[in-house]
Amino acid sequence: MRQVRQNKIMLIGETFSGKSSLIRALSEDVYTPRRAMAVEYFGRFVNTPGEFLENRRFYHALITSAADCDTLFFVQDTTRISCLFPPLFASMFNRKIIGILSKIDKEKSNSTLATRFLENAGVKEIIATSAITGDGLDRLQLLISNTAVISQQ
Ligand SMILES: Nc1nc2c(ncn2[C@@H]2O[C@H](COP(=O)(O)OP(=O)(O)OP(=O)(O)O)[C@@H](O)[C@H]2O)c(=O)[nH]1
Ligand SMILES: [Mg+2]
Repeated sequence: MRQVRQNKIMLIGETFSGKSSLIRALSEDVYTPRRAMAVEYFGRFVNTPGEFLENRRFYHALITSAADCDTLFFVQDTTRISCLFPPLFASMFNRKIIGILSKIDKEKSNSTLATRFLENAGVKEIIATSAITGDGLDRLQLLISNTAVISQQ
């Protein structure tokens, strides 16, 4: 039997990087984020707490949660001058990874630096976004709809 299901996406990024705002901006349903120290499921999205990236003893939790996802978003806040993604972090996951530059509408946004951070983490495909102005969201929406999973059983 041929099965088509919606492509599942997991978001990873430090606290306050804009993960929940991105889910809200990409969703038709109303998403009310909670500040919980747990993985959160909303439709096709799997949101992870910032703490999971900030503390390497939670890496195993990220790897486990990624197992049933198709695509991972690495969210990097472009107003930050530091990065919590370790070098080649992307290679820990055998998944399609999309780097998300968040908050590009902000005055202090530095997309060049944030791109370098994500490239350093091993990310190849990077999209600049703003959850406020909607910049980049159409491209992102297209990219995730193009990767719908078709499995043959
Ligand atoms: N200007 C601007 N602000 C943004 C954007 N995205 C998120 N923010 C703001 O940044 C703050 C953090 O955004 P969240 O979406 O809650 O970030 P998060 O990654 O879910 O944070 P945690 O759940 O705490 O890990 C909020 O005050 C948002 O309003 C953006 O694209 N532009
Ligand atoms: Mg959140």
